[in-house]
Amino acid sequence: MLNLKIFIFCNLILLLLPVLGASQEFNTTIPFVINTWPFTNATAKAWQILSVENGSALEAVEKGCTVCETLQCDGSVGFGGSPDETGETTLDAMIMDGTTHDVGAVADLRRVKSAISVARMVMEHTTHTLLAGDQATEFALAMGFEEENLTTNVSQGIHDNWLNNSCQPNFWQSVLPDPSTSCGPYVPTEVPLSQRKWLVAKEGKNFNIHNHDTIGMIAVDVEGHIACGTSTNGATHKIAGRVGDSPIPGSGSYVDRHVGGAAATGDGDVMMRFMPALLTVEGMRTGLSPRKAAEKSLFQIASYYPEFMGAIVAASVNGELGAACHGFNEFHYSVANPQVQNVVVMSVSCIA
Ligand code: SD4
Repeated sequence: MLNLKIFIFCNLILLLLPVLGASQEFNTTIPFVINTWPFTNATAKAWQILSVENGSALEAVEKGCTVCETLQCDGSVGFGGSPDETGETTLDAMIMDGTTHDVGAVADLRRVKSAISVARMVMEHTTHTLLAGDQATEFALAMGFEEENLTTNVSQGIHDNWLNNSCQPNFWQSVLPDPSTSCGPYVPTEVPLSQRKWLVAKEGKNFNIHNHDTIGMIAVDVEGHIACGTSTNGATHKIAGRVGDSPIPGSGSYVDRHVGGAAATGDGDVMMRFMPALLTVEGMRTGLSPRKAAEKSLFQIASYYPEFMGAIVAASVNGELGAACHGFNEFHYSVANPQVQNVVVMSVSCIA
């Protein structure tokens, strides 16, 4: 009877943690799934595969992230979001199998909606790791995917507004005409450092709380296999051809079967310079908790870019979960595991 009471009490605490706002990190058992942001439909799909279908971690990550691609989570994943300077939506995605340490990824994928599934095809049907641009599209079509226009009325409207607003904001610097007031085309110019007033854009001024919602997911299945993946349409008004951190192994996400995994979201132009997912997993290898390891990675980035915005979710192979963020107030992420038997949204206060 006492055991039953303790069991009920523990489950109650776990369910209340997000409500109490005290949910900085906690331990669970396998299987589990954790992903960035309150993309709970994606978490639920992955959890169904892990817990009901006894499916693999890889399958859970692919199908979970696919839900976000289909639902256009927050407009930042899938078709019809983050139009580039030409108005086109392009996609970045990766998937990593912790059992084999194999990776498949696509960058700047055009006219194909199912980015993470194409990434899985790269992993399983080639010996490459990353395909990019129109050739990634050709590969996808050869693998049986459909070619579709990724532009929607919404993304067209975002692009039209941007053109009407003198192409603000944008990602240019040290060019003429002044990119902080004018559209291109631009030519390079030598601007003395003291006069580079638009240099701040490099530090993430184009990213904000509404503009960086990549899905990054880590899953461990009943067999203990770990996998991770990401999917995003990148940065709004990016220069055509821009690839973010999400498809880069070690940056967008990373797993090591002996340690755990991590996945990142935020200002990918800055974050990919530090490989934060790899840093976080290596931090866990030294004995840090997932949250502490993620914080350490973010502190390292912040020492160079104090205003950058980003967040990391992390998990050990044994089910210790955590997250950390920088550059905004609070980061929400989603979890499903045997303790809560459902999807819960957790939150963590940012370190700065
Ligand atoms: C990127 N990290 O491409 C991504 C941005 C993001 O929703 O999180 N977008 O830089």
